[in-house]
Amino acid sequence: MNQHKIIFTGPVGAGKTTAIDSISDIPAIKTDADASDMTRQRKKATTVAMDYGVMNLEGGEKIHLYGTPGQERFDFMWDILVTGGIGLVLLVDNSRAAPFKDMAFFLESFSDFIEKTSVAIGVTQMDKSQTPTLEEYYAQLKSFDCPPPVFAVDARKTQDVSILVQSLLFAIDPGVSCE
Ligand SMILES: Nc1nc2c(ncn2[C@@H]2O[C@H](COP(=O)(O)OP(=O)(O)OP(=O)(O)O)[C@@H](O)[C@H]2O)c(=O)[nH]1
Ligand SMILES: [Mg+2]
Repeated sequence: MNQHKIIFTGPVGAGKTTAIDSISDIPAIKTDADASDMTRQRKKATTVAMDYGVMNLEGGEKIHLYGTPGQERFDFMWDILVTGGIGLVLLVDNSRAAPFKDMAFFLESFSDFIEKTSVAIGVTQMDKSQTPTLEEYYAQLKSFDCPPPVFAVDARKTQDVSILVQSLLFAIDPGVSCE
């Protein structure tokens, strides 16, 4: 099979929609709506259903990219979106109040899926907030049998997001080649 699906998740404003936009080879499909609540203080629009994009790999393989809403009130979409997926990209916003708590919450919420597949973690907004450091993230994750890869990622930068996705694909199947 040369069609695969990966899912981007993480808290509001971590950059899921932006990341999919950055690496998709087609114009990304978004379901952003005006943020009417607390989210509005951070940004104007928030995902209410999903994001969708596609990455074309060498040899005709396609990676379908699905982004979840970050807001917990749309968490009914999370299970729907992971169905059939081969791995998870978790974006954590380093400028939020408690990034480790955010990370733990999403790792727990998606634990069934992660157990069956793989996860790679991208820490965004490190230009805005330099702490916690990547070393502190590694320390948080060392209880994992096989700790997930963690990278500093600016979701606006294609190369950053692409490296993160490649690390996920490599964790899933060292034989998968990327562009
Ligand atoms: N300064 C800075 N801005 C970033 C970085 N990564 C992403 N952004 C910005 O942060 C914002 C992220 O917004 P979205 O992509 O809508 O976030 P989201 O995760 O889809 O949020 P929800 O859909 O509300 O859950 C955008 O304005 C991005 O341009 C980063 O590393 N540094
Ligand atoms: Mg979004």
